[in-house]
Order: sequence, then structure tokens, then C-alpha cells
Amino acid sequence: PRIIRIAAAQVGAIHRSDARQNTLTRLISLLDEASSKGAQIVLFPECTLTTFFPRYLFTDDAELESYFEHGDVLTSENTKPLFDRAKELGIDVCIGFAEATEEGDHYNTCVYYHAASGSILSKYRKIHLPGDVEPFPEPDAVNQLEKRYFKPGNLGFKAFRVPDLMDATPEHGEPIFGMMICNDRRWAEAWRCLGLQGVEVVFTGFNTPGFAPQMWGASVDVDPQEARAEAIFHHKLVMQAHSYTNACFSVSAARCGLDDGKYDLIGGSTIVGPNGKIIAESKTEEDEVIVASCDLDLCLPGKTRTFDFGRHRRIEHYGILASQ
Ligand code: CDT
Repeated sequence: PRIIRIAAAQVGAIHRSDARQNTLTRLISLLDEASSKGAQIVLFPECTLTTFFPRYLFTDDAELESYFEHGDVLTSENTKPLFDRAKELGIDVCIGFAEATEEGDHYNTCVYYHAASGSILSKYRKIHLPGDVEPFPEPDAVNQLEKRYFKPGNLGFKAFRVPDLMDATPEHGEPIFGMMICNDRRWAEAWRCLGLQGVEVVFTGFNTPGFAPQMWGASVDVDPQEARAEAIFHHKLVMQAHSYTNACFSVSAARCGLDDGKYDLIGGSTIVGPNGKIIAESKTEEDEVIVASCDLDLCLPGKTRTFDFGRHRRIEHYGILASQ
């Protein structure tokens, strides 16, 4: 067996008025809890460090910029304490945040921090940006202005090997991980790009509204409870189906709860096996750590039989996927 112990740190409500320092303290507690439960890696959500700001239309550029990380997250005062603590505990961290580059570009980003080397092993910038550039006309609509605030990611879907988590065997080498962010998980293409690189664990942080009829193109009269249940169903559906069809584990971590007492985000953080079944799942919509021991050898039946891509795919018929 090739076993690694993986955690997802679900993060409950973060309000617009919350001080960064308080949020960071919460995240470090979750890190400590994941480590005390024996996790070697912990996944945090998308845009973990602040409230999910793309729901607001900002008129003040300085306020908008305050939600972004400028410069190196390993040394910036907003984030350094988290990575320092991870190094101390010897636990790897995958975490999402809003990134402003030196050139002034903005991305919805996550990084994989490797505690043993104290370095960022991989970075991913969200490719499928949902929502709109302009807010909806209805004053009570829930907006998601990601197309306004972020550029589409420019780093592709890159799987990467992670040393030091387990003894590498000659047949398998080090474990192969991949990252995506929230809306990416709904796209088969994103998963297949990672699947084709032999990914064994996919990490996905998310912020998903429990009720956003304008954004969904649904009737505003839809029953909020039914709509919310469907949002959770679709989240689990894509995590389970795509883990199965790519014969990999997946981990998802929610930013959830009622931001500003008003904006509902679903929970439902999961760890899913390569057979598509949920192994661990959050029970609350608050700060909560879930953890599972994952035997990466369980990817082998899928990767060598049903989803042996080399033997069974028929790429001569897939040209349409990349031509339109
Ligand atoms: N953050 C993010 O990408 N949220 C989107 C909302 C789209 S509503 C279907 C998501 O895919 O969950």
C-alpha cells in the first residue's frame, strides 16, 4: 500500500469586516487540528484569507486591492505565520488566495506548500472563472464578479510529484497531485488534463452559493431549500463522477456559512476515492477538519483497466474538444 493521510480544512463564515489577523488565527488552529489528526497534507478553500469578495462591486480600488496578496506569500505578513507553522509541524498545505502580480495582473490562485523543503512546489491559477463582469440589475441578486476581478489562469493544469510523503517505490515513484479551483471541478476537461498526467489526488477549494438564482439562470421563485440541496448535490456529483472517471482521489474544502449574516455558501467538504465513493465528509457549515488515510494503490484498478487511457481512449474522435 501507498498510504498518505490527507485533511480538508473547511472554513466557516468570514465577514467583510473581519480582521485578517483573526481569520489567520482560525486557519492556524485548523492547521494544528489537521496535524494532530495525523494529516500529512491539508487543503484549505478558494480565496481562504478573506470574505469571498467577488460578490461585491467595489468602487474603491484600495479596498479591492486589500483582498489581494501582493508579493511572496511565504514572506508577507498576511500569510507567513501560516506557512511557518506548517513548516514547524511538517505538514504540507494547499491553499487558495487572490493574487496580484508585480505586473498588476490579478488571479484566483492556489499554491502547494511543501513543508520539508519550505518552498512552493506548484502554483495554479483558476482557469474557469464563473459569473459576470457586470452585476445583475436586481439589488438583492447574489453576484459573482470573478470575470471582472480576475484574469483566466495562465499556468494550465499541471500535475506534479511530491517528495517526502512516502517511500517511493520503483514502479510508482512519488505521488502525483493536481490542483483546481472551485468552478473548474464542474469541467470534465480540467479533470482529464490532470488524469492524462496520471494524477492520484486532485485538490479543490471552493466557494459555492447555496442560493443564487440569477447566476444559475433559474427562476427567482425556486424554493430556496430545494435549490440549496441541488447545489450540494451538483458539487458532490462532480467530485465523485470525475474522481471515478480519472481513477484518482479528490479532496474538496468549502468556504461556507453565512458571510455578513446574509450570503449563504454551502459546506460539503469531501474526500472521495477512485471508485467515486465518499470516504470523509464535513458535518457542519463551520470551521471543521475532515481527514482520511488514502491508499494511492487503490487508483491502480481504474488506471490499468476501465480507465487505462492509453488502451481505451479514441483520440481520433476527440478533435472537437479542442477546436470549439
Ligand atoms: N467560486 C466559484 O467558482 N463558484 C462557482 C459558482 C457557480 S454557480 C453554479 C461554482 O462553480 O461553485
